[in-house]
Amino acid sequence: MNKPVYVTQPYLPPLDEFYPYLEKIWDSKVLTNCGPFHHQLEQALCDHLGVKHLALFTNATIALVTALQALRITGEVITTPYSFVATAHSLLWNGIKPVFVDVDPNTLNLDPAKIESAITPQTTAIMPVHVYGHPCDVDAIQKIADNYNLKVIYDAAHAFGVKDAHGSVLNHGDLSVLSFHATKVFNTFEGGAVICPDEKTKIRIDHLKNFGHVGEVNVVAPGINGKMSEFNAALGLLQLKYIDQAISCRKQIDAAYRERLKGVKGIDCLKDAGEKVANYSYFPILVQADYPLSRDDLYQKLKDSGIHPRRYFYPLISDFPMYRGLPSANRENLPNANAAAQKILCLPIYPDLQMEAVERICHFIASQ
Ligand code: T4K
Repeated sequence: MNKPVYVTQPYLPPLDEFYPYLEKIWDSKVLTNCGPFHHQLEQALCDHLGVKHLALFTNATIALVTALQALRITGEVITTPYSFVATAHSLLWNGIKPVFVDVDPNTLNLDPAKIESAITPQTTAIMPVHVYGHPCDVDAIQKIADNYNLKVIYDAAHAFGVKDAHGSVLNHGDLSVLSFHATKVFNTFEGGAVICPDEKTKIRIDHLKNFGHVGEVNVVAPGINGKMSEFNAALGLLQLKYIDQAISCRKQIDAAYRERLKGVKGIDCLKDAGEKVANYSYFPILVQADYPLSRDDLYQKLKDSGIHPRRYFYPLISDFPMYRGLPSANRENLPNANAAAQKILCLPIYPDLQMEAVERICHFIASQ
């Protein structure tokens, strides 16, 4: 009996390499509140990612909520229904109305051609997602934002280390938010970060993630507790040593899937968006009408055989009860997102996934 194969498994460095970090924490008794490992990881990530300023967070959801507050976003924000629910939840937590716009059928990212018609006098920002780590059409989005004086906050939860022709994809827009959740390419168990272009914004974000405190007796804003602990920051520093190796394993798995699924009728691998440096964070396939099984039947049969793919992102955010009453959530407004949500299946991909398992999955899919 084979062990279950999950859609992802966190990459964990050798345990004995973590003890020296723990000893330092035990010796200093500094557990949190932006201690030495927190500062070291912020600097190490700036260097690794090629970004100027980065504020660590306890998770990406709180980071998104705080990013919106830092830019004082209100009113309506244009976003995608094709994402993890945290994207839109971060808007609701700020009392902002999400306005859903359809995705491009090829990239499954927000379609810039559909943004303009959704802008109203209440629109203050655009919140696109680099879905599966594939960069959005950042130039087209920025052009619209500049024309209408809108802010752009990228949900870059999937985009650790991704580079396009301009360098790090995280440098686009006003702010970008990364997730370091256990299921992500780079993890700190739980964690996240806001990438900011200037020091002033970074300082404001640092205040907001620490209750709005500035010094011992001053509170300048109704901030939240979004700080990353020393334990998580230490994990991040250790993970960073292995990140290139981990991404290179993912790359091999991605290539093996593409090669083995190439001729399978009714299975389309999502094209990579032509980025210069990808992170292979997910392996999405589209199960088309001419495949012998429906997407859900394939999903179930794989599960029954011990392989656990996921339907990221089905259902669409716009179909959840707290969103479906919005005019923009109407399915007729979102045909490409709806079509993708019905066909999508993310296959297992993670550094420790054995090639034998990839072959087994591909054989299973090809032999239905
Ligand atoms: N924006 C976007 C676009 C996102 O995708 C996400 C999160 C966010 C924002 C918010 O980021 P955070 O606030 O989480 O930092 C998972 C993750 O919980 C979530 O972080 C992620 N996106 C989302 C796409 O996937 P689930 O509910 O599918 O995870 P779960 O627990 O079912 O895990 C999937 C598989 O991973 C399991 O079957 C086994 C494996 N696994 C999972 C965990 C947690 C492990 O092997 N070890 C583990 O510790 O949401």
